[in-house]
Formats: sequence, structure tokens, C-alpha cells
Amino acid sequence: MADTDSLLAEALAKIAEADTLDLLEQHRVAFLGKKGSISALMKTLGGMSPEERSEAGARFNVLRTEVADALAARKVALESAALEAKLASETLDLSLPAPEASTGSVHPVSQVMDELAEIFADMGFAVATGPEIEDDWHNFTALNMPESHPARAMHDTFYFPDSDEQGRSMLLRTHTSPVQIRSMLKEGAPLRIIAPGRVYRSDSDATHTPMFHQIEGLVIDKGIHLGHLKWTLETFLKAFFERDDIVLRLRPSYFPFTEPSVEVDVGYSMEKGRRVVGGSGDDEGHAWMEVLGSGMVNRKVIEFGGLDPDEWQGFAFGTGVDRLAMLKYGMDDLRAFFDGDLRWMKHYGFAALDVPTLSGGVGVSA
Ligand code: 2U9
Repeated sequence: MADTDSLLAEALAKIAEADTLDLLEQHRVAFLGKKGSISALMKTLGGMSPEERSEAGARFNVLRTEVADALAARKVALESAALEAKLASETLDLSLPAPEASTGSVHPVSQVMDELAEIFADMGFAVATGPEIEDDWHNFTALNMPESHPARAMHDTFYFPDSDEQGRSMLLRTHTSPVQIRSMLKEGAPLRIIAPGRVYRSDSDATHTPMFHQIEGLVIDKGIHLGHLKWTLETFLKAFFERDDIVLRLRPSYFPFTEPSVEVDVGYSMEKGRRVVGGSGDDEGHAWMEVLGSGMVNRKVIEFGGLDPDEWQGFAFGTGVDRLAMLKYGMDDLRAFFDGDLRWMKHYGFAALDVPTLSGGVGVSA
């Protein structure tokens, strides 16, 4: 009797203090394994008398069962404690603020192009696109720029080595005007389009990059005059800069593709105190900044567009999208627009969901 009692007490004590599954397994082997102490007891039954064997056998079975039950119970306890510990380490406190999700952002050029498209769509303009690799007829000749025009020179224009099948020089377009020539030839009149896109010029410095973004507009209809031009530009610029105190100053200028030609400055009253990058003050307290060029479409260009200038008239304008972005959103170096520096994008980029709408204010107040 003593042998089984002491063995049971020893086994229960060791099982109770086993704090790992490995240790518990070692105890299982030590007590119940083939060479275990309880198995050794079982082997003594063979040398007993029948009476002794039935009494001892029953006792040994009770001992084995109690030790096996204690091992099983301890195993469950250790496994559930391990699960609890694992769950505790993996808890997610849902009340904590969401971690800053890294998101992309919309480039200011894309933002401004969307704003401009929204503004002009509201005035009935369609967006026209065309090839960036152009021939010199659509890029220069059709815009009334004769063979001798300086803009055709290599120091301003990127040319491809080979001509096209009609012997025309191929180049990277220097403005989006060829898109408008193509629209006139394809769709005829009346026409109200804006042509945004990439343009290429050979010069580059702090305010010029070999590739930049331009948007041009063209209206062709009957009886179009400078008043239409001025109203359209004023409406566009008020909506874009989100200010009603915008005034325009039209200065006489010259472009081969427009006659008369004007350069347009945007003025606003200085007392409002909000300075705009690139502005300059005058003695009536107005700050002026040149934002675009414009004019009535030259008769020859209307003819190159396949239309009769005695029947159809029009006006056009052109401006740099990057420059508009700088004026509105305050960047001071054009080259940074094309570096792809994520710190610049993080500072000047826009949230993808900030879709510009006229009702909501086309820009995004910083
Ligand atoms: C057609 C007829 C006329 C487009 C025009 C300007 C004036 C102009 C510059 C502004 C800054 C180019 O981005 S910039 O460097 N553009 O000043 N552009 S009128 O006139 C056209 C276009 C197409 C068929």
C-alpha cells in the first residue's frame, strides 16, 4: 500500500509543479512510459499469487488512472494558459486612433488641370488632346510661323532626326496649338475647346524646364469679338483664383497666330494683404502678375484650319499650367515639379478625393 501511496503523492506533486508542456511530458514518460515507475510496478504482478495479484492489480490500475488524469488535467491547464497568454499579446485596442496610412497624393499639375477642365466644362468647352510628337506643319506653319521664324530654331525646339513620309520635320510639340489646328480640321466650327498637355522647349533654367505643361483655349464661332475674350478670361481667372476682386489688365503684344494679341495680367487689391508669388505692386495699390497670352485668331490660322475667316472668327489663349499652380499654391521653383521628391509631393500634393468642383470651390484651401 505504502508503495502506491508514496508514488501517487510524488507523481501528483511533480505534475502540479510542472509549468511547461515539455516538463509534463517528461513526467508522463517517467511514470507511465514503458520504462516508467508505474509500468515497473505493473511488471511485479507476474511474481505474485493469484490473490495478491488481483488486489495489487486493482490498486495499480487506480494509481495509473489517477496519474494519467492528473497529467491530462495539467496539460489542459498549461495549454489554455498558453492560449490566454498568446491572445493577450495579440490584443488590438480598437479604440486607438488609426495609424497614419501612407497614401499617395495628386500632383499639383494634375490638380490644376482638373480645376481648369472643371471651370471650362462649366462654360461649354470640351477638352481636346493630340500627339506630343508633331510635324512642323501642325506645330509651326499652320500657326502662321514662317520657315524663318526663330521659334523653329534648334535652340528652342527638339527635332527628331527623320522626317515623316511627306518630308515634314518631326519634333516634340512646343505648345498645344497643333491640337487646336487638328480639331478645326477634323470638327470644323463652331468650336469651344481647351487643349491641356505636355509641351517641350529646349531652354531650361530656374523658371524654364525642357518639358512643362500648358493649357490653351480656342473659341471659333460667328461674330466673336474681344469682349467675348475678356469675359471668358475674367470668368476663368475668378473661378481659378477663387477671388471676385480679380481685375484684368490687357497689354498689347504680338503672336503670329493672333491679331490683335494681348498679354493678360491679373490684378488684385493689395490691401487684402494676401501676397501671391510672382506678383508686383503699382501706385494704385494693385498687385499685377502676368498669367497668360491671348488674342483674336489670325485670319491665316483660321484658313489653315480649313475655315473661311469671313464667316468664322475666334479668340484663343495660352498659359503655363505649372506657372498657374505656382501662382495659386505658392511653389517657388519650377524644377521641383519634376524631381519626383516625395517630401515636395507630401507638402504640395493633393488628396485623391479632393476632386475640384465649381460648387465646392475648384481649389483646395490649404
Ligand atoms: C490656334 C490659334 C491660336 C494660343 C495662344 C498664347 C497666346 C500665349 C504662351 C503663354 C505662356 C505659351 O505656355 S506659354 O509659354 N501662349 O501667350 N497662346 S494665344 O493661340 C492659338 C492657339 C491655337 C489654332
